[in-house]
Amino acid sequence: MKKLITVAALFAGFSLAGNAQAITVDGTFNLDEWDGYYSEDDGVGGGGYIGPGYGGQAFDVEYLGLKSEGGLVYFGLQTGFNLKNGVTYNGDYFRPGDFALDVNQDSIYDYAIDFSINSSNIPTFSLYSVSAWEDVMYPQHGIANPFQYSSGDLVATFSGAYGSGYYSNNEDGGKSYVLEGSFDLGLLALSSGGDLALHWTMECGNDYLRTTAAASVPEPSTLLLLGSGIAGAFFARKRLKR
Ligand SMILES: [Ca+2]
Ligand SMILES: [Ca+2]
Ligand SMILES: [Ca+2]
Repeated sequence: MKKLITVAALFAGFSLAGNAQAITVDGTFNLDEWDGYYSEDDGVGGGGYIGPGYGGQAFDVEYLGLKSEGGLVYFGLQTGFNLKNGVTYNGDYFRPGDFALDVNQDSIYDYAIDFSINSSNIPTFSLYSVSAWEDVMYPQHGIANPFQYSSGDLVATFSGAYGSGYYSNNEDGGKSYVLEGSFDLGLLALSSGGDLALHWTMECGNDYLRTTAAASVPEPSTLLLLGSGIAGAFFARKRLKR
């Protein structure tokens, strides 16, 4: 029992010294959990301008998060765009786009995360290695490219969390939709390590976000430190017994 308490105390100390808050894949984009790991473009301007296009809250891309930790990649999105059903505007129907991921800093997105959300509000994500992308509908919104993958190979499928509602972090009010997910960093062919970049937009490209994060594989020095800490706890227990 004594040993259990010692090791638990050691781990508690470790998490305090490390990163502040863990990301919970729960369909809520909490700004504290994503602190330091998201881009923000929340807010609707005059005439519904969201840049580069118009459409107001229904097209506002608010927060995009990306974090690599403990051998996992976490991603999250909050937007006014209806991620489950798409959006019909002036008789035209627009679909949500895929997440686009660049893993080798060459400004070419290498992976797509496609998704669908079922009637029980469970999203299924499909990670593709991409050979070609499709642009957004309006050429004048080309800065928001790409929209979705057009050809590629399936790498993995996994589930995550979806949420919708009226969130306090939405600067201009209105309804927002959230997707969160995580997958194994090892699924990505990290040819040169370093930064990952994530991008998201919808079919028209009226608003978009991009964010970057360092790819973090657990370092040998951290494991060594953890190992010696446990050894230290063991020896401390031995001394107590004597
Ligand atoms: Ca969350
Ligand atoms: Ca907003
Ligand atoms: Ca690339």
